Amino acid sequence: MKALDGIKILDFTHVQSGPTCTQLLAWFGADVIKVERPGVGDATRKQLIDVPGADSLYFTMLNHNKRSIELNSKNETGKEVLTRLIEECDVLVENFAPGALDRMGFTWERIQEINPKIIMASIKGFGPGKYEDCKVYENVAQCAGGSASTTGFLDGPPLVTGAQIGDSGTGLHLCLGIVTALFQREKTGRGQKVSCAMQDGVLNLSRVKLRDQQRLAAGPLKEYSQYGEGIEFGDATPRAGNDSGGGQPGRILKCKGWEKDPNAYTYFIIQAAVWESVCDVIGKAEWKTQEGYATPPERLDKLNEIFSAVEEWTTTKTKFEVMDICNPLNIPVGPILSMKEIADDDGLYKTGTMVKVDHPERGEYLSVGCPIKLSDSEVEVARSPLLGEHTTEILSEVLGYSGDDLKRVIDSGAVGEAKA
Ligand code: CAO
Repeated sequence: MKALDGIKILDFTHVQSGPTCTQLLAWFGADVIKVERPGVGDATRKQLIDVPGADSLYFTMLNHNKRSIELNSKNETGKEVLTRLIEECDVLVENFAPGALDRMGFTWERIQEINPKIIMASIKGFGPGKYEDCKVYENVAQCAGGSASTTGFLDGPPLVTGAQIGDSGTGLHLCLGIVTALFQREKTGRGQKVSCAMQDGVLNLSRVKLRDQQRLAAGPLKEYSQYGEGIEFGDATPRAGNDSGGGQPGRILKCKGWEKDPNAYTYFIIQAAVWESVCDVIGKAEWKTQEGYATPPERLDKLNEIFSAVEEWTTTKTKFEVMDICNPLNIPVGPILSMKEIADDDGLYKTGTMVKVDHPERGEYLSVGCPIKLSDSEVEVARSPLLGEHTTEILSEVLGYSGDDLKRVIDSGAVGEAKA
């Protein structure tokens, strides 16, 4: 048995934010029915194509373990089928542009009328307010959520991060909202609306930068490198390069081979508790007791000098040797792993964090498995559905259409090329 066995999800999501959420629900055992526009489907199916004629990796890596039904929700028969789906499902998840569902005739009021127990979960770019009607993609959310202004180096422009905190991050938030609403429904018997704005999700993940914004009122942020460099602070949290976000100073440092390998680097944290070990390892034993170096506050204006000394040592070792030497001493370090190194890491396949999936159109591909491990609800990653692969099955098995009624729906053109 899986944690969400018996839960049916009407998956009206597309692109990345919504699909990451419903993919997690599918991995936890829910029956996820992805509703897609006939003949077109989720736009990502045909974006960033690498194998001509096959669904893209963008689509396949975000839509595992789902079923696909083609359905034109603007056609009268299509609306009838959608109404039946709303009756049958426990959760409707959507991330259309603001107002799109209302324009189809399915307002929250109407959805509740059809099924008072349903949970309706939505992702939008912004919450209620002046930007509520805007369409939003990943990087817009990273910028509007405060992340970009605090990412990058002090002398460079704001930067977006490679981690999809706006899309996948908000999908995670929404997923938590959905299971929480399902839990509440156990007690109340009622559904409810769950909303997540991408701006809010990014801001939530940038919480420590709002912490620093307020600390600025009490003086310079001493753990930021710019403090030691004598650069004045402005009135907003600055970009901090690779400084660690917490109370323990850290940096990305070069390792052996950095001249040729763009990822021959390590993250190195000079944690206070292991300062003496750090000094011994880098050959600076005198810093253990020397005035100006012995305690964490004294070191804050000397981070450039200290990390230069650490880097002199790390450039003599590979990033993995740095790890092998520092780990037994409890010095927190982390190699900068390339996607290639991750894809080749057997250990990640053993835990299910990375998976190899077979696909009828594209053959075998790699994907990220479920990052959340439940000891009593094992995840088996199954390939994403082809467009409309389950249309007839869903119409008959889930919605109970049969005989002439099934033929009527199929002949209406509302469900693509489905066959009776
Ligand atoms: N049958 C009939 N019509 C359908 C349909 C179906 N099965 N599925 C979608 N449509 C229609 C919608 O109703 C909408 O029509 P209207 O504009 O007439 O209301 C139309 O298709 C386009 O939907 P959309 O506006 O959501 O799509 P878009 O490509 O123009 O915008 C996006 C994409 C992501 C910018 C927008 O959906 C959005 O802002 N979503 C909320 C925020 C979000 O999730 N962003 C992250 C996306 S991942 O990077």
